[in-house]
Amino acid sequence: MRSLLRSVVLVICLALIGLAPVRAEDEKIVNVYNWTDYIAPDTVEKFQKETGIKVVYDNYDGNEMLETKLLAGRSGYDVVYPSAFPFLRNQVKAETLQPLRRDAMPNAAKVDPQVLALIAQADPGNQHAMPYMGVTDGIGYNVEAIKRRMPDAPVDSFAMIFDPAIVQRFADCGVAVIDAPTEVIPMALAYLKLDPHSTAPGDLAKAEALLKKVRPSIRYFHSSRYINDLANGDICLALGWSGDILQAKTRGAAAAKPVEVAYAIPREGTLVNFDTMAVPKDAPHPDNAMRWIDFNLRPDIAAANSNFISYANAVPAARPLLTEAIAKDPGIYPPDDVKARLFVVTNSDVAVLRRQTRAWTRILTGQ
Ligand code: N2P
Repeated sequence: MRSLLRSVVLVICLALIGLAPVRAEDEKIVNVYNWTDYIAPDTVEKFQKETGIKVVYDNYDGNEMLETKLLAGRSGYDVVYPSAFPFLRNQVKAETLQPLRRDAMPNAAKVDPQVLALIAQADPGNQHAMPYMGVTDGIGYNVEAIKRRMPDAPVDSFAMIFDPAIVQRFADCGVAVIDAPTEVIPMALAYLKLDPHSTAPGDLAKAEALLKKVRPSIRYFHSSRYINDLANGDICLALGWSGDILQAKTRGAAAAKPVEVAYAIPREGTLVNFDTMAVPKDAPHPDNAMRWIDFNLRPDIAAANSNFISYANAVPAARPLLTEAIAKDPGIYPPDDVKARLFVVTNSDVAVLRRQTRAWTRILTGQ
């Protein structure tokens, strides 16, 4: 009888232990919120196998979406990927991110100091973010469809998108533009030979007028659909992100009916940005977040990611591990003369950004 009682008590105790709530920070989980099409397909699995930490992975395709969640708080995410300019800078100012613990991140020492110096303009002292991938904005096009409509098309110029008489020639085969006002507006300014950093309302009005002129030739504004659409031949021209267009090139070449897609960095010079990895202030599993970031900075993982997504990582020791096609692609690692024409938009004045967003809504809705 006594031993029966003891067993019953034991069973109850075990059940209670099982029911005891696990503290969030002890859970073997990391909630990752990253851009669409922005990681090698086996990175999550490799991390889970090595660490025993389960990755809950979620996607977005615009900084604005991430920003809204961070400002609201309690997003539940442990790792997020804001672009350095202007979003990381504004998140650091708004104090939505927590300092990274360098002792938990041995691979941080392997990050390119030049990239760190650039990002420090957004995050002084590199306290809150590590660089993930470098991005240029440029022209993606279906080689054959463009040639057929305009044999001498200036494929490496912003004129493809911003000259109403030119873009109109491709309206029938489909033109897409990323839904990213903080990037497209500075590019329109650059095309108009105005300062892409300009905060003058008069300059913004000129960019808005230009975008409204080309608007009728643009089939849609969206920041991830264009990869498959370019690869399938459903659109023939896009203003988009380097690696996304190069992924379209890879997918197009592998299609049953191959489609030749190419990427050009505009000769006028274009926007360059760095997407970063950061941890929200209220992340439920900050230790696991630091491990995830460190893992993605490890040269073999950074190389595997770049090899798949066609973006340039910031880890020099990953360079020898890149496939030759990626390492030698001038769209991913531009030569110095092209690099000299790239610009970072460092303006992050909230009032200016708000004016841009309003102009963008008017452009998209055609008002
Ligand atoms: C990934 C797009 C990332 C580049 N699809 C824009 N930040």
